[in-house]
Amino acid sequence: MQRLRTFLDNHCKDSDVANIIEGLTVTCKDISHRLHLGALAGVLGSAGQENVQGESQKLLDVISNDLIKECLAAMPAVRGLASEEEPDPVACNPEGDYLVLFDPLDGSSNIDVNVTVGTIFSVLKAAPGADGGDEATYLQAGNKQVAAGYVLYGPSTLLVFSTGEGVHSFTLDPRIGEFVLQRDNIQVPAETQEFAINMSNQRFWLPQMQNYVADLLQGEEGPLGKRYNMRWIASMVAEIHRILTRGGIFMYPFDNRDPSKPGKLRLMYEGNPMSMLIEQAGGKASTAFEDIMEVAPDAIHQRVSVVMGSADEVEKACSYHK
Ligand code: P6P
Repeated sequence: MQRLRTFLDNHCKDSDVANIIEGLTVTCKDISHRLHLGALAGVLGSAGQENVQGESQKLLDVISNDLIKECLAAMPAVRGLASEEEPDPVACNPEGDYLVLFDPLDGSSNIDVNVTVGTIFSVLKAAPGADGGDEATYLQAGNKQVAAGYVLYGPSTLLVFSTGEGVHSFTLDPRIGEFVLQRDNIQVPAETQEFAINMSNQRFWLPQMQNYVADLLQGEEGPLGKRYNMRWIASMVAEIHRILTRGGIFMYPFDNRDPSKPGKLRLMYEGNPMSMLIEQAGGKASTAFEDIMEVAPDAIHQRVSVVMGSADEVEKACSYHK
């Protein structure tokens, strides 16, 4: 069993990036422990406040965010951090070379019903002299990420990450308290018969997306010529892990309810890190009109339309939007 540190020493050229990933996992072990205690630890339920997104915060959203902030602020390599739960970026160490962006607990609306959630992270290089507390420092396209990953708090606690040379997964072994290598160089099957979308938003989608999903639902008799199955966990990190494991297509598309928001998911700490993982594993990640990692960000909490997963199926979905 190859432990995480051994793998990082052998595969991650930059020791600062390796230390950031390993440091994050120490905190995520703590979050995993608190999640798995659940009500016994008195950490379920609402925090009684909203985040910058206007979403009601769960107690564990706040606890996880504070734990990760504390962990990153103590790392000499971290110039600054940005979180879904923080209105503005937080400057850390002026001598640090890296920026870490994260969603501390993606899918947290599922916590109270005991469904899988996860921590998502993205690592960018800080420009020389750039202020770790200045939003502009973080506004880099997803193709500039030097690392991305997530920790999945499910029946097992898993770490999945990429530093640009493939995607690798590790399982937390509670007997030794270490993440051990499960799979390296994960590949997403190019074809799939499984799609994930929140069908209740169908009336708000663009006609192109309505047409594609209607064809999926026609199965063998329809133009796509095969039967599709649907999944929706309402936890992006769990959906993407399923897709990395067995293929599929995940969509949270443009929604006309609020034209200022091209989708529900956030570009910088959901769309971009998951796109890096999917594309490093041979899949595709698009807004339906352009590669997600080509999008030039203009705000740290901006949203993005997401169509990602098995390359052939994503190509098909995008072909409806030509
Ligand atoms: P809906 C979780 O809140 C999240 O940001 C993603 O993890 C998930 O895919 C999506 O929102 C679920 O959205 O509309 O099903 O509540």
